[in-house]
Amino acid sequence: MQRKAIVFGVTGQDGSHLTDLLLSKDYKVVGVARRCSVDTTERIKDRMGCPHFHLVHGDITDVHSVIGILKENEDVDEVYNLAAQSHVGISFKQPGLTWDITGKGCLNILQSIVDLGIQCKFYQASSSEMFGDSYSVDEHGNKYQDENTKFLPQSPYAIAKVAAHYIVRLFREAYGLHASAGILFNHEGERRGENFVTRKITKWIAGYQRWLERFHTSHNDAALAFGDNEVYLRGRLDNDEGFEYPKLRLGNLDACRDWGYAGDYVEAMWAMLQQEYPDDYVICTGKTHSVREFLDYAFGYLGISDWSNLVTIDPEFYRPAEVDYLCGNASKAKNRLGWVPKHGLEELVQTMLEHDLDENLQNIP
Ligand code: NAP
Ligand code: G4F
Repeated sequence: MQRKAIVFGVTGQDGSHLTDLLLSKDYKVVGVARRCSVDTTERIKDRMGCPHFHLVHGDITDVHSVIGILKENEDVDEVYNLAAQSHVGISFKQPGLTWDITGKGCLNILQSIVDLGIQCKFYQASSSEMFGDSYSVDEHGNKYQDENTKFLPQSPYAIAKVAAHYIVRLFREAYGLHASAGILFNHEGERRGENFVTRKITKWIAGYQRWLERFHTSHNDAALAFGDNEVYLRGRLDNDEGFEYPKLRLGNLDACRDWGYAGDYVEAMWAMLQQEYPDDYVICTGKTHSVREFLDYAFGYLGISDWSNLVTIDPEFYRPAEVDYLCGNASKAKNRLGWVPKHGLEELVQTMLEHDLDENLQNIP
């Protein structure tokens, strides 16, 4: 019989990849999107006409809305909660909203499932941000995080995720719910939101390359000059339009992240719900790199080895508290789910850059 899944957060990066995966496995997918004054379905536009995909409006901060969706779909087999205010920096500016969506939203879904007596499996999108400043150390002195590492959250976002994580654990134990949490480390790709650091970098590089091509020049051309905030072509007047390109403005370049490819990570979400028993799993690549190293890879792809005159540090992008080092150990997922990541960082950077360069070409008027 055809299985049915509800995906909260369907318009996001992971929601769109998960929808692709579930449809490829012949599921019926009910995607939940909140009402917005502009169209937010760009990432799922190719799925909109699909007979097995049904988009409904809903908001996880509104328990009535959640109950309505669940009641309409009482025969649901799997519920995935990917909905969140997912930007760590923004959570410092909007902590209350972040709590309501990222923390309490999870409770709204779980309590509704229990109250309605729905027999389904549940997935919660937990995060490596929950570890914050905490890590374990292996026998060689290497720092890592796994399912046994304690949580020391460093942002309103991470605190909301820890609360949701413990709600999942409680509902599993108290009500016998098949509720699992994937503690996912950073995962990126061509559908990543444009204000996360990886995509911000690849989008900027694609724009810069397009700007160079427009003036038939290259990065090493002597005609280029570098101001504090912009790159410009020598010999042009200040008010000449288009002869300046704003530099890439970033915050902390020393933070280390374990970056994987989003398409690989949604396979782990699905695998967790195919297990006989619910559990928590760390999902990651096991390799960590600094933002600085990501810049090396990304600019290196275009043959630019020294990017120092293209990037400017802007305190605006520093956070009141930072997570300095994330490097996961996904042994449990490998052993129990048979899950391993298929893409490394170099491949990830290439995929993102190729996509963004191509998109820029297509947008030439
Ligand atoms: P994302 O692109 O920011 O997507 C978040 C989704 O949540 C969007 O569809 C958004 O809708 C929706 N949403 C926000 N508030 C909502 C509300 N009140 N009611 C219903 N839907 C709401 O995030 P992502 O990268 O796909 O991540 C998916 C989940 O995994 C999130 O929970 C995130 O916190 C978590 N996570 C992500 C990573 C990562 O590296 N990507 C790592 C660990 C955990 P709009 O389109 O309308 O904004
Ligand atoms: O790309 P980021 O914003 O991702 P962050 O904070 O690690 O959070 C992402 O991964 C989490 C999993 O660990 C998810 F739970 C969360 O939802 C989200 O998907 O920032 C990465 C690093 C940070 O240390 C940040 O301070 O990059 C640093 N950074 C430096 N300049 C910047 C910038 N981050 C952003 N967004 N923008 C900058 O200009």
